[in-house]
Amino acid sequence: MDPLIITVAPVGAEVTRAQNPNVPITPEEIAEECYRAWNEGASLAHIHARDRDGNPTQDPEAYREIIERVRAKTDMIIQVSTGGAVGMTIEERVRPVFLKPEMATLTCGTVNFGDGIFTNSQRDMEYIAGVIKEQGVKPEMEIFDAGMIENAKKLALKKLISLPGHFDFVMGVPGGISGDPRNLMHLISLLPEGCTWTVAGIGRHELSLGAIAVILGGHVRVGFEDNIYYTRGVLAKSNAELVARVARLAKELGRPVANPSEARKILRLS
Ligand code: KMH
Ligand code: ZN
Repeated sequence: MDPLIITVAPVGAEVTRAQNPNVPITPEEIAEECYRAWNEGASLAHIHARDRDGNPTQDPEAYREIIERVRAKTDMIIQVSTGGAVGMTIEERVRPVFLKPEMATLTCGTVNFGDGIFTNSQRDMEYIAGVIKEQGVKPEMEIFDAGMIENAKKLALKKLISLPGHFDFVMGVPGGISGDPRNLMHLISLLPEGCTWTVAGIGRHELSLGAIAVILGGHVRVGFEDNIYYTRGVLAKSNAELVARVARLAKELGRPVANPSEARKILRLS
């Protein structure tokens, strides 16, 4: 079994300081959370940026500052979000890909997202996949529901992505596939031969699905984008705290944790 890749998602587009005062907002804070998470075993950073008012932004300059700061202190794989926030245009969402990070996300379909709709029409997906490909960036296919894997296969038939590739199962978003472990088994069963996968369980599903992924040979994403609690009713102090727990769990279960250079090999980035 490959070593475990731990992805940290230190801040998404939705989470607020009112929900957890430890959520990083400025580029400096986001980079510092990545650095602390790297010290605990995270090898991949899934990045979203915020503007000066704390609102989600896809401004490349905000991403550039975060990326430069993370690179100055770590050798983590940087993955930018092309999901951005619900309601952003596709052109806005794709902007950070032009910075040519090693990876970028590619959501493979539309999904209800709480009270909103996270829109990814066939045309949208093809546009984002095309930009990712043209910039020489590796996509991580974001899967919020089972049908999205079929959409990814269609993108591969159109040569917009290549398979086998790397998938992230985001499970437990209200409106998407639930965090039931049977759903995880089903998603895995739909993947083309040779693909790698990560699970990002939302809220209380983060730990339980992460533990299953450690055992099954998948990879794990944790962080405030997906979950702000350490245990029921207890807010996490940092992203690093959540990463450290997964690393400990992996150690107990006999699965080594990948460093960034091992992670690059597993993800076929090097
Ligand atoms: N903020 C969500 C609407 C991604 O990063 O690619 C979408 C998201 C997915 O977070
Ligand atoms: Zn994200």
